[in-house]
Amino acid sequence: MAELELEKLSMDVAAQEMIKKAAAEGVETIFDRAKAMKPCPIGIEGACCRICAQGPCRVPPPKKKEGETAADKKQRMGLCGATAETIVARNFARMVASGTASHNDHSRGVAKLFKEIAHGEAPGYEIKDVAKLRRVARDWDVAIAAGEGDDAQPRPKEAIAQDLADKILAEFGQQDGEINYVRRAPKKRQEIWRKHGVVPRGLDIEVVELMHRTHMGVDQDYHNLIKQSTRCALADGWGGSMISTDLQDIIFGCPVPIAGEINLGVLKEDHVNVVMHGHEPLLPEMLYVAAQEPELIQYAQNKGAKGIQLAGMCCSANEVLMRHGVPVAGNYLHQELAVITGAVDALVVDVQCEMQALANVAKCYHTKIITTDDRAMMEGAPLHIPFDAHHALDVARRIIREAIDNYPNRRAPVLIPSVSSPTIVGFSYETIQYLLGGSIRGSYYTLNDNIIGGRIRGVAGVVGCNNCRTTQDSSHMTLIKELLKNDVIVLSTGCAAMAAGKYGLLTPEAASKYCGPGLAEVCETVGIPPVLHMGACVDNSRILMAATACVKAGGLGTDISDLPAAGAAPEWMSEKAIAIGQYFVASGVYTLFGVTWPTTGSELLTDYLFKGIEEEYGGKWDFEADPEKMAAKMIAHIDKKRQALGIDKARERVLFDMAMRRELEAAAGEEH
Ligand code: NFS
Ligand code: SF4
Repeated sequence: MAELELEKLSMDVAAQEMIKKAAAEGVETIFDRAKAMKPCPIGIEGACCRICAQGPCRVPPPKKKEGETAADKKQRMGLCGATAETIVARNFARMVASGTASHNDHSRGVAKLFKEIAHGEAPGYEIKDVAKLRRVARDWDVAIAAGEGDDAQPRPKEAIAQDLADKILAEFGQQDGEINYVRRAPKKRQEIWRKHGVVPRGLDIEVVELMHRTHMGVDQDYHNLIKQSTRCALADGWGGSMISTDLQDIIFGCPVPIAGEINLGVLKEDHVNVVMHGHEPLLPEMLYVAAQEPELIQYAQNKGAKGIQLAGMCCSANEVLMRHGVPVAGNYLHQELAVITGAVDALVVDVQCEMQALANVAKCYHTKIITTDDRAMMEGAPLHIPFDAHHALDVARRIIREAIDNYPNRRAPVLIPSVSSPTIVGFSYETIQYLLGGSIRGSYYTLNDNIIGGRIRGVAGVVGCNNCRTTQDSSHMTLIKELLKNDVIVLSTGCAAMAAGKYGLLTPEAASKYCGPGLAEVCETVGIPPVLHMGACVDNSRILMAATACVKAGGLGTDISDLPAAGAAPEWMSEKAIAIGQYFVASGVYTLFGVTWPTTGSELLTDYLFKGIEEEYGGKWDFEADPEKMAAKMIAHIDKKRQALGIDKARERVLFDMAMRRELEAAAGEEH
């Protein structure tokens, strides 16, 4: 394969090397399939309805823009009369429903485990972060002390956890009222949600209702469909995802800065390599424990390996990276490529973002795919070892043993690209508060101060996936570098954060290399990378909390929509990304997606999502495939917000001061 063509597929040299290896060995990957199969031109616009057996009905865009006749309009209608608006809105809504369901089902699993831990029924797990347990308990009105006044005694952590688990689990089936974490949002935001009737009642009900309303012949008003999509998405961001983050922190520890390493080079030829791929950290946490047990290491050595190397893939990777520094093999488009190294002895998968093609690729090598979740089986995967909270460590040990047993089966040639980058990760909402807020004020005050003063121009969230329809990581990198150059600090999660890590942006040293003078100064003073890795995709809830903290710290308006901030997912592909985008928009954030946009089949609906919705929620969607233009749009939005806050002049002053200082320094340099 020509170099030029390889560079179009991925900007990552490790990926390029593996794509070449796959081609030489006759192994097909997603990169080949993307070439052979183009997306359906009607489906890509969201304009294909297949929700009943009279269809599928396709409503391609009008042939002529002006002067559409009644006959033309009729053509743009499904058999039942569903308009392009309804069809496209239904498809969009179903993406939100599926994305929310994924996050909320993840959080259900964590909540159930949490309850078992609280009752002492999940040996091996414990409540690691008691301080966070108490903070979260307070937010759920769970007593953290027993008795009154001077007689008050702190309640044991198990008792607090038992009550907290019950309250949280009840929220999944709650039928009316409001979900609890809505109260965490700025007051003004809560009022907006209440005014528009989109405060979620419970976690499951909003998904179910949205699925009902998108059934044939139910909701036929695109605005009303998007309204329920909003309510559903809010049950993700301020519901399930936020619960996942909180409970995972309580059980496994709230992340603090920790060093890690990322890219395929973290695999070791002479070790048993176990890759943990998926999203839920429950089992990976136990694999991390098991892989350190002397008996298992000895067992690996008996089979001729030097040791056991654990590595993560996708969001499972982010979870164990930020809590234990477990190295990361790669982001979404790396999953097949890891197998192609020939060095992965077991690929352990749970749920979400796992390509079915893995089973085929694995057959070409010796890699054993082990499924671990009854909800996510894989045809052709040789082994299913289900996670079991009551015997989690035993399950983990069994999996590691399977990997070790498979080590002698490796077939030549093994080739691990010697490519990896160091990272500093673990910037939870609390850690940022500690680092940037200062311990005295205990808030985001210093961050705000730097924004108001103009050293930091604004805040950007860059999140989301890889997508084989665009060069892997390339949009992430172009966008992030543009933002940094313009003094915009970047908060990142998911595959975007891993992309940033691969090219050295998750190191403090990146500040002087990529940032404008103002942002560089702040990062260097505090000693942080200019891109803050905040975790997995469920941890986008940490970004909501950080934004809320900025509002509460003062000086930047009274609502999230006042902040000089914007969000983007330049390489999105999953339905979860749409759910996330919708809750960011509904939280007041200008949110841009790249690659393709799924509602272009209806101009009216797209117009509403890109413009009209802003009048209701203060945030809006936008689409921009070119990452440089995307950065320009985000910066323009940030500047608009700075102007509205009356802090645009401060930035001009700072830049002026900096230019003067540089000139003085240069002059002083000449003198000496
Ligand atoms: Ni988020 Fe994580 Fe990656 Fe996209 Fe998939 S792994 S949950 S969905 S592809 S960022
Ligand atoms: Fe066609 Fe209407 Fe059935 Fe959709 S619901 S497939 S538009 S007939």
